[in-house]
Amino acid sequence: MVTNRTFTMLKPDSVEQGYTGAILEKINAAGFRIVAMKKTQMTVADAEEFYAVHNERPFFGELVEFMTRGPIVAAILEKENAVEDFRVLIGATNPADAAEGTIRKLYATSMGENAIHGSDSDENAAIEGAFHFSGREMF
Ligand code: FUP
Repeated sequence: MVTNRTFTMLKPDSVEQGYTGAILEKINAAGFRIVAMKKTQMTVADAEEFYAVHNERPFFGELVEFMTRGPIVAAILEKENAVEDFRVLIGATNPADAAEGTIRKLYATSMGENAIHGSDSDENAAIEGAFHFSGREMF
């Protein structure tokens, strides 16, 4: 079986509302193995770097403010077809458009506060995982 990896963050809205356990259970039930995981809090500099691709967008300031306002849970996940399958599990960026049963449909409140991140490519999964974890933490 070919397995690959994706990267996720349970965002501050999820952690502060106590959804961490329920969301991790859904991730587990969908067949992902947790390769690395930690609860942490991003600094403004961290969030600006992580979301640099969006730095010209009008929502960038709010995004950085939101992502730094409290703890997140960051994790590297492994599964066959990890990136694509995880994007299906979390649902559309805007929870109003997210399919029934997806994590964002269940736990997100708005486009800005959308509960969870999932990498959009294998390349970004590797970059984002390395942003939060060192080599010896990923096993
Ligand atoms: P996604 O890949 O689904 O996480 O979405 P994007 O990479 O397009 O956006 C990253 C984050 O920016 C989203 F999770 C929320 C925020 N965002 C907004 O607040 N407004 C927008 O119009 C688009 C994205």
